Amino acid sequence: MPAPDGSLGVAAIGYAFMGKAHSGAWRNVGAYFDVPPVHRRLLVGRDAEAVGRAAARYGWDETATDWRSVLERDDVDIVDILTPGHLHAEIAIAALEAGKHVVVEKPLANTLAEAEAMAAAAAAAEARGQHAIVNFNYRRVPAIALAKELIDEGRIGAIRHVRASYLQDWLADPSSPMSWRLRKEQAGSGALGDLGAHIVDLVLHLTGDRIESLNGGMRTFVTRRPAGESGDGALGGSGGGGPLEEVTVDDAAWASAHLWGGGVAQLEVSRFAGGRKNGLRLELYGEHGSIAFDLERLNELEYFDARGDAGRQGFTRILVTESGHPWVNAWWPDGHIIGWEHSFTHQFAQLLGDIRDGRPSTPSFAEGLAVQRVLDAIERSAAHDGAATAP
Ligand code: SOE
Repeated sequence: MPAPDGSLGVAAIGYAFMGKAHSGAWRNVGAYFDVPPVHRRLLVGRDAEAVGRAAARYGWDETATDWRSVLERDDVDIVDILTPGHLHAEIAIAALEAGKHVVVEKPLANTLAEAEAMAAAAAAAEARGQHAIVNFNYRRVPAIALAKELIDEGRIGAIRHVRASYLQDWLADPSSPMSWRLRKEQAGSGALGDLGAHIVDLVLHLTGDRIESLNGGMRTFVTRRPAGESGDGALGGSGGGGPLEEVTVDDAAWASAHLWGGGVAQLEVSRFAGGRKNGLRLELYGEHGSIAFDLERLNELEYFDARGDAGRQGFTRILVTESGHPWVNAWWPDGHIIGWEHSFTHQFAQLLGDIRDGRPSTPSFAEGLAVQRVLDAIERSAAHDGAATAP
């Protein structure tokens, strides 16, 4: 339970790449946002030495090697789950049942059945006043939040086309080593769950619509890779050197979808898109205008007003760094840009404010489940491959 001063204790389970990102956000959120203070109580990982090093570096009070120990601690209010997906459901449900607020990294779970169980546990916990969110952090990029405001204000009208892609290239080298991200039993899926979860969430969130049906596909380009995990915080690398191991997830996935509101969406994700390091792009075309976003230029939003004077129209590049823009006034004076890691801080600021004020939190587990249903549909569609041949 929160201390008399309203401060909250956090335990994070997982300390690698996402542990680093979340640690920074938990550290900064109270310094930049007007939210209850946060104590970084415990960092949890199975390797005592490695988790000890991470805790010292990122500023956590203590460490533990068994996640169950955090459930008994009265000074832990929020459990932040950063493990590979196969552990999400077990830990999240146990933490909710122990009365904790829960943050879980995306995708919500590895399977639809796990996601359904988690959403049910979250609904019961929310009725008891707890909060549970899935960290679709890109909703908290100011430019994306501004896109949502413009769409909700009707600036682009009914949406006809959505194009969403998330392209990376860290697996393009066939000698790049195996990792948990390439094992279905740990990760659930490959680019589909890791990257597709983000863009599916953004399409549902921005349009406020749902997907009625889709045709999807998945492809694994390199089916065996050398053993030898990449280092802390790294994704790919080259020359794993060890014996070859089977890759059991997709390297790329895609779908063409019909939205209930009448629009259509194209979705594409890949870890083989040479030169695209973290290329999440969104384009939304509506009856009155269009919006475009590129994560590699995340302080900018492009907006086209189709109702402007003919001959004077064109995409306007909005630099989303003014104090009136979402979350921006907490940081720097107008025009001073922010980065990828700020989206995590914004998400936690949102959550802490919700806990203090008793407001429901988003992205909820129910929203995570909606994303999982789409990922599951893409997998099912890919498995029965309804493609027509083009001889
Ligand atoms: C790796 O593909 C990854 O770190 C994802 O797991 C994150 O969710 C994304 O934000 C950046 O890329």
